[in-house]
Amino acid sequence: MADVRTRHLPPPLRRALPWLLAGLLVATVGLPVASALSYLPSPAAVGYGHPESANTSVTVNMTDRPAFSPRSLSANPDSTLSVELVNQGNYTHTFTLSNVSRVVLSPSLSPSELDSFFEENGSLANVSVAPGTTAWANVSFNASVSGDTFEFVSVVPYQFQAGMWGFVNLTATGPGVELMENTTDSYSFVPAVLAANGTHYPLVVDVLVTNQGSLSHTFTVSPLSNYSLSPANFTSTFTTNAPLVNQPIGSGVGVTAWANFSVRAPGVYQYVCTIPGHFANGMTGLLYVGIPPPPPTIPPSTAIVDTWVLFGSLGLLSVGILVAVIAAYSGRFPSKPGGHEGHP
Ligand SMILES: [Cu+2]
Repeated sequence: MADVRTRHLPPPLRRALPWLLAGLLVATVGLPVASALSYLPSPAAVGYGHPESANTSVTVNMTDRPAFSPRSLSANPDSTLSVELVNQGNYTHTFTLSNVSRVVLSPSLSPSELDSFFEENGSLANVSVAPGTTAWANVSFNASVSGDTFEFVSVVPYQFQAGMWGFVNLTATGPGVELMENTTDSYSFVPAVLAANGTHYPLVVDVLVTNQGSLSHTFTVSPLSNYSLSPANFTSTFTTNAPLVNQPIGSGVGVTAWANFSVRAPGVYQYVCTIPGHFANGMTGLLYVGIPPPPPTIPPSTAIVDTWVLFGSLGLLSVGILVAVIAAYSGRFPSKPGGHEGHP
């Protein structure tokens, strides 16, 4: 019998068996966890994405949706922001930049209440652009606005209320949230859940996106909170509701780009890659702003090493069970009353 043989093991080895067993069981649990952890993106250096004190020039399209596109602008303190305003629509639009930092204008303001706000607080720019024409808004910021965020709207009645708003963020040392994201050739964002905690809105979010593969992608964040995009509807949704940010990610391993944007209110904001076919293949994620995300799950992987880890774990588990049986019969654990052969 096997138990007789085991009982002949030297006592030190017999005493070691439960410990060996415990070690093996820990290994079976620990190996897959350690393996999964190795798939988490390694932290990249942050903080080098914000150029200092350089003048900025950007083109903003005005449409009859009505919308600004893009709606997140970055500028540097102690510099001039030049905005080329292109009215692509058949209605007049204005680019009216609030003079009050870090204040979100409520969409429930009536047109006359919005006018009153600007009469009381002034504006950094107020440019009216006729249909089909182009105009410039040049705004000089001094050094003291570092980290500030100013909202711009169209004050033509009901255009702001219908979604015609955006933000200028003075980047250098903003009170924002810095996050890291990766794109892969298997059409995924890693991680696919981002969390930005903020207590004050607009919340400035700067995402450093690193390409882990050779395909080009975009990091495009929906302006609609708690709204599910689908591969079939996202293009039309973004036409009507300009994304918070639509940042191209160049091709090539290690290529990085910053996606800098401002969020008006807490919520869950979906982000996708807009390259045709990528979202349909699963390239999407969720940004939780001011709301705790669900508990993290270990990212699934199709890498070949997972198979080895699986079979290795099964093997170790088998050994562990075998050792447990041997340990039980060896007398290390309480033995069944009676039924034992070999006792005198
Ligand atoms: Cu993509």
